[in-house]
Amino acid sequence: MIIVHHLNNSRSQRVLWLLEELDLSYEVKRYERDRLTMLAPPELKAVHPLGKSPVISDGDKTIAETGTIVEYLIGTYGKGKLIPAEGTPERLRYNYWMHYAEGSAMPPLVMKLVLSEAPKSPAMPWFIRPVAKQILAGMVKSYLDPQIAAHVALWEAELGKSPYFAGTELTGADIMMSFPVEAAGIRGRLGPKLTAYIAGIHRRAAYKQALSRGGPYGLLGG
Ligand SMILES: N[C@@H](CCC(=O)N[C@@H](CS)C(=O)NCC(=O)O)C(=O)O
Repeated sequence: MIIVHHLNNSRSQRVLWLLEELDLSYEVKRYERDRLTMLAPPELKAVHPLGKSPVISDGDKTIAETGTIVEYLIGTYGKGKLIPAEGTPERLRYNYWMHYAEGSAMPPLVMKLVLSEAPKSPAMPWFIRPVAKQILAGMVKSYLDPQIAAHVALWEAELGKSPYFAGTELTGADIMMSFPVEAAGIRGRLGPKLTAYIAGIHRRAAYKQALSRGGPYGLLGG
């Protein structure tokens, strides 16, 4: 039995969605973020030393890192589903977006979230809070916002070439990219192609079923 170590409002929602697309049975073990720090609870460190989600267990295997999990599940149980054929141009696009999602798209989005939330932290002394807020907002505006805008423009252009990131069919690359697209969407406006793309994903039966298994998820946008 596959067990998903699932943290609320997190990247592990993608793993539940993939499992539903592949029609696999699995168990969800839920973990709740600390309300103040938003960090995962220490119990997750017993599953994997970094204590981050997602992690899955499958028999005697423990697998962390979303991209590895997606590749493992598609490779082991996919029977050719959700992955373009080897040697095709679509397969190269698949590999690119599979790695790009966590390697390039997520870092500026996470950095923006951290810098925007830092002034609200109780760890920040009240007397430097107004100054810190101004400095951090300046960093977001001058560095991160233009970086994020360039990434979002790249996604919009890619979806001008084909309905999905790796061609005409949904693949694991879309499952990986759904999280940065959702994260960018709640903090800014997406272009028409991305808006239609993510709405289409949210309408899928497997996506809805994954939401009902994972519990409340705050990245759906308005
Ligand atoms: N690149 C990793 C990132 C893992 C990660 O940072 N997960 C977040 C959830 S979105 C987490 O566990 N945060 C809680 C914490 O750091 O304590 C992956 O895709 O699996």
